[in-house]
Amino acid sequence: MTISRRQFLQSTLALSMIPRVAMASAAELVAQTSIQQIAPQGYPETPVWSYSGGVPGSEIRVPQGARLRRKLVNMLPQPTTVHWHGIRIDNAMDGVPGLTQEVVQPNASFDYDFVVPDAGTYWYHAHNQSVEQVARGLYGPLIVEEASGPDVDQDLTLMLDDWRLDPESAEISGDFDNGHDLSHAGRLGNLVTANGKFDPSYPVQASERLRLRLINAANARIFDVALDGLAGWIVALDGMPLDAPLRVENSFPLAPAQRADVIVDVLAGSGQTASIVSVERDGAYGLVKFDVSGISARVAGAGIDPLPANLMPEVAAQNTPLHRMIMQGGAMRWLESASLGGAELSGRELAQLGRFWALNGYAERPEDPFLDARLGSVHRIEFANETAFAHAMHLHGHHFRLILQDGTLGPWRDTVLVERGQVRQVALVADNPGDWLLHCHMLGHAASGMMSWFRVT
Ligand SMILES: [Cu+2]
Repeated sequence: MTISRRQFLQSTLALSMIPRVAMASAAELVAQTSIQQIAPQGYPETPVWSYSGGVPGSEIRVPQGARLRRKLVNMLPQPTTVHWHGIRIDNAMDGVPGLTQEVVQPNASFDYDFVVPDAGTYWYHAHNQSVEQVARGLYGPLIVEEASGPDVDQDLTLMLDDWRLDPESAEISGDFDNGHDLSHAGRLGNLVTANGKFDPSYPVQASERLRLRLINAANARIFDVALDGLAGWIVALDGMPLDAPLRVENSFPLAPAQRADVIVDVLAGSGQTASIVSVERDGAYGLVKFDVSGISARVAGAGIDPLPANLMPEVAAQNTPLHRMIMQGGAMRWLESASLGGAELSGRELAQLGRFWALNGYAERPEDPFLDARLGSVHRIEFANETAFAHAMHLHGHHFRLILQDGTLGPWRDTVLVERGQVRQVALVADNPGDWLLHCHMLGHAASGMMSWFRVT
C-alpha cells in the first residue's frame, strides 16, 4: 500500500489542525475548583467544584454502543469518584467507593473505561461525599445517541439544579451535615438553575420541534415540570424510550437523578416567550425560557413516533420473588432503633451520629446485601415508604420496570419516586454481575442512612 502525496498532505494537514491541548484534555475529566456566575447578574460569582472548569461539566456525547474513556484527575481537596448514572455499566467502573473501587485521592487519577449499551439521556456525578460534592457542582450530562434519532430542529440538554447560596456573598452554604435538612426533605436550596445559569433563555422559532433532555441534578428538590407555550410529549424516562409517547397534560414530577426526554412543539408566536416551569403549591417558577423569533418552515401537527427501543431483557414479573424494602425514620416518624456498625442503637443515639433513616432496619449500607441474586434471575422489589417524606430510590447497574397499580409493567426506570406512605413495586432482571448500590437519591438521606446494595453473581 502506498500513500499518494495528496493523501499524505491531507493527513498531515489534518494532524496540524487538531489542537493538541484539546486532544489531551478531551480524555481527561478534571475535578477541580473553579468560579462561575451562578446567581443572577449583579451578584458575586460563586466558587464551585466542577469537572474541567464548568458546571455542568461539558456534555459527553457518544454513539450507542461506543466505548467511553475518561481519566478522572482529582485536583480537589477531597477524595472523589465518578458515577455514570443510569449506564448499565461494568461493575468496576460504577464509581462507588468501598463497593466497586477505592476513592481517588487528591492529586491522584482513575481511568474509567466502559461501553454504553443504551441510547438515551444519562449523567455523571461525584459519588463520594455526594451530599457535598454534587451540591458544589460535580455533575455533567452524558448523552448516548440513537443510530437514527427523531426529526427535531434542536436537541437541548437542560440540567436542573437547586443551589443554597448565601444571599450576600453568593457562596455555597457549607452546612452539608445540617441535621434539620438530613432528617426532613433534604438540602433544598434558594436558587434554581438550568445548565448552571439562573433563568437562562434559548432562541427558538415558532413551530419548531425541540427535543429537550431534562436532568434533575439537585440534591433533594423534586421539580413538578409544566410547559407554557409548548405542546409536549414525554418520549423517554431515565434514558429509556417509552413504548408510546405520553402527552404532557398538566405537569409531571422529576425527582432527583431522574431524566425525561420531552419532544415539544413551539406554540408561542414570534416575539413571545415560551417556558418550562416548576409548579409549586403557591404558584409556579420558571426553569428555562425560550425566546421565540421568526417562524419555522416546519409543518405543525406531525405525530410523534416512539424513540427506537434499547435492547432490554424480558421481565416476567409474575410469580417472581418479592423483596420488601421498608423505608423508615426521618422527622415525624423518628427511628426507634436501627443497626449501625454491627450494633443496635436507639433513635436518639443514631441522631447524635447524624443518622435519621433506615432501610430494613439498617442505618447504613449493611454488610450483607439486601438481595443476593443469581445472574439472569428475575426479582420484584417492593419499596414501602413508612416515612413522612418522598424518596427517589436508585438502583445501580440496572434499569427496572415499574409495576403499575393494575399489575401490568410500566416504563423502564433507574430511579423511582416513592411518595410518603406509598408502596411501589418494581421488577428487574439481575443480568449485570457485581455489587450494586441501591439508595435514596436525596443525597442527604443517603448520607444519613438510606443506603443498601444488592449482589448479582
Ligand atoms: Cu430519601
